[in-house]
Amino acid sequence: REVLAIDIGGTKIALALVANGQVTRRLQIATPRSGRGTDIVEAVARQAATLPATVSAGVATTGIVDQGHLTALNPATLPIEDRFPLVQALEASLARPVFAINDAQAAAWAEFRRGAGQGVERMAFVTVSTGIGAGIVLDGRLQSGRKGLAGHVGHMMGDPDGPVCGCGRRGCIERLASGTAIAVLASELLGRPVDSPEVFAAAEAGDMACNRLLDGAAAGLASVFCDLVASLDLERVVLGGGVGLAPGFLERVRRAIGLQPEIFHRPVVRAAMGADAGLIGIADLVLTELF
Ligand code: BMX
Ligand code: ZN
Repeated sequence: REVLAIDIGGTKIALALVANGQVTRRLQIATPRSGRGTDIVEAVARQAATLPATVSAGVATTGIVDQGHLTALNPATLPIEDRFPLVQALEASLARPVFAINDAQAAAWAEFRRGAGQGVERMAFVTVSTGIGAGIVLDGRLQSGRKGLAGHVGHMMGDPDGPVCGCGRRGCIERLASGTAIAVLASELLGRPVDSPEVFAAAEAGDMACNRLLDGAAAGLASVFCDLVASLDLERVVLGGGVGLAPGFLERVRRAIGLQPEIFHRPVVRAAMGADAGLIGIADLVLTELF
């Protein structure tokens, strides 16, 4: 059965037709960053109208999804009203049932069912990209939580003396190790604007400051992974996202975990589902949640 899958990120929105874990058609637009949810819904509906109709639709979105309402935990990642009624608004404009869940939770489900999370029952998928998001599967069940907050590990402690995060807490790992954070920290360090791919390139070319910065980010992330293992006794952590999969980053994280006591060590593996993990995960979830 074909599903319209929609992935709303801070910079881009992808729409796709997905059947049996395969993307058949795919469109991408820039995310309207006006702060109004209705602008996002209108942009999605315009694109959806160019695709063949499906019976149902699923949305994987950055932010907290609580009973169909979307709230940004970090408004810097996606500016939007608190508790925007995303599902209700999309059902009205797409004229079909819609199921919505957090983007990293959806991608975690795809990795668990079809990707690098296969073969274990307790795992976390962590994406390090614009922000840091995660989805947690325990005993084969995706955890979205009572209010949609489960898996928001980007807002666990990375450095108690670190900068204040968009969520209001100090020292969140998202403010230390996300692509956005790496760019901001490196720009401060170098005194000129740089993006995260430049930081990786400079580190590879031997720049000591960039190497220290990336090792600091990886060490913070390793500490969060050990916290997750300590609290949930995970069997595996799957690392994804543009920064997570950038050359050498996984190795930096593994080295940092190696410095922690062995009881907290679990395999950390590369994500296998690629950039469409959220789309594929939400399409699978729609079929079990709506039917
Ligand atoms: C933020 C938070 C999470 C999201 C994560 C990764 C917002 C808007 N988003 O921590 O819900 O899963 O970023 O998001 O508060 P991405 O946009 O980098 O994929
Ligand atoms: Zn935070």
